[in-house]
Amino acid sequence: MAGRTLVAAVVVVIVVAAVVGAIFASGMLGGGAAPRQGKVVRIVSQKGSYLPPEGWKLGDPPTISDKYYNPSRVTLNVGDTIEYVNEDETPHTFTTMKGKAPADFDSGPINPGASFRYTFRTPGEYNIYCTLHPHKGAVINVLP
Ligand SMILES: [Cu+2]
Repeated sequence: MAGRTLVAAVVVVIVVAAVVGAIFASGMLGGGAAPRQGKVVRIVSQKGSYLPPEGWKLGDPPTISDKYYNPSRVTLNVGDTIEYVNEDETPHTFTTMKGKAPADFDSGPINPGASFRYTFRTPGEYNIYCTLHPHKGAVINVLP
């Protein structure tokens, strides 16, 4: 009998621990340490965006235009995410310009139909381009 009571007591302790753990994990008790859940903003490269604007030559700065990244000017808050979607017919990248962003990232080549996500943790102005087609530019402003 005593053995059974002990088993029942252990089961009760395990169940209570699991429920309390689940409540903490879900943030119901308002654990302030969890990072802010930001919004997701989509930027698309449309068909033909691999074609540079007339007169543009290698070494020129990227052209900030919705023709290349749509939208090409976005304002976010820290914790927000960009989802870059390649709807063009050739791979593109979504890459910070060295020295022109408060933090650097590089998607690497994103194939047609594929996407890339980046969550911003550092405020500031991010100048974006495509390493494969450097006529393509975008500017993302991240507010604190
Ligand atoms: Cu490209």
